[in-house]
Amino acid sequence: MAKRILSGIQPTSDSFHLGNYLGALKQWVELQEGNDAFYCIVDLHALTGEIDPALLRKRILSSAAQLIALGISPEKSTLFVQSHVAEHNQLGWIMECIAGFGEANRMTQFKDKSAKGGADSARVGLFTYPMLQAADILLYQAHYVPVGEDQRQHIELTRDLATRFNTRFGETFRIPEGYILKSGAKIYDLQEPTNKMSKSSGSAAGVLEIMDTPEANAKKIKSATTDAGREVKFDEKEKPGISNLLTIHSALSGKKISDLENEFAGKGYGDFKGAVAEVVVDYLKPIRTRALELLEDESHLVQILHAGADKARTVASATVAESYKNLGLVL
Ligand code: ATP
Ligand code: LTN
Repeated sequence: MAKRILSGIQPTSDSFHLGNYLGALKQWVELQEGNDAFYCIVDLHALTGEIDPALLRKRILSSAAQLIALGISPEKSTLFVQSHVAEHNQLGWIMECIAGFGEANRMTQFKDKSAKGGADSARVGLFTYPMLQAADILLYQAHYVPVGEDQRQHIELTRDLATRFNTRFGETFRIPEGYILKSGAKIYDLQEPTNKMSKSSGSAAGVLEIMDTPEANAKKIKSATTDAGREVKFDEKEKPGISNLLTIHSALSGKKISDLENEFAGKGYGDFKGAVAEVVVDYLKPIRTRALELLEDESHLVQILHAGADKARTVASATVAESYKNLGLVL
């Protein structure tokens, strides 16, 4: 039987970056084949950061265009926007009433993000974010949740909440499993290669964006931080910058890292960076072009998203009804 897949991504930047793509979105595309995939642009989660209405609207549409351009097919999978399906809020509240304050307080993403602006100024929504994420997943009775390594803790919490609910109130939710790429999944900032490539905390020159011009991306790769040595060798401790570029090249070209080390033996960093830039540009260029085309016809794009939301709602509303009934709410 086809497995149900669910994942989500926040529309919090003008462009997805290569970390998003290699850590998560590339798997989304692969998992469409032979599975019943639901992919959600989690705009409500994006409200936990700074809110700029005009920008948010633009970014939701741009996210949809990029997802389609990089290979998410609205025919093969269900592509939708979280706020179009009110059931996310409904089950989100239930999850908040199941979760303990202590376990929520152990979420490292919350600790990291709230520490940045000072814990007192963090929004309540940032704290309850993982419970809304649990709802996103459980609504669709997902078997697998493809995400990057940094989301492991949220998936564990989701499993704990679902198990607790089922034990206490009767079988309601499927217990989902994370689907986490083991190698090559984590991409680092080009300027600070010990930090992950990140749209919110990355350095502008260290993040490779899908919607950037090919020239801008090539320039960023050519000025990436490397160590003082000359050898193109994978060594994350001693050579985080070069190792990161090897990971990127290998993931996009399909060549093995050991083969790349041989290919660039004795060639120095300049040649290697030139080759990485070429691979990245060739890969991203057609994706950017297609996304820009899709953004030219906004009403068509919104129509695709509404159709996705209609499909999603059918599944989500059945789960909410079941959970309400099991909780003793009068339907
Ligand atoms: P933020 O900086 O706002 O936390 P982000 O850039 O980390 O955002 P998210 O929207 O949190 O991006 O993540 C989208 C998906 O991409 C997630 O599944 C996440 O695990 C994955 N991801 C994000 N950054 C990386 C990275 N550098 N390497 C691998 N995967 C990543
Ligand atoms: N928290 C995730 C985004 C996210 C998500 C989800 C991922 C929200 N809801 C449901 C998978 C399933 C992140 O920051 N990457």
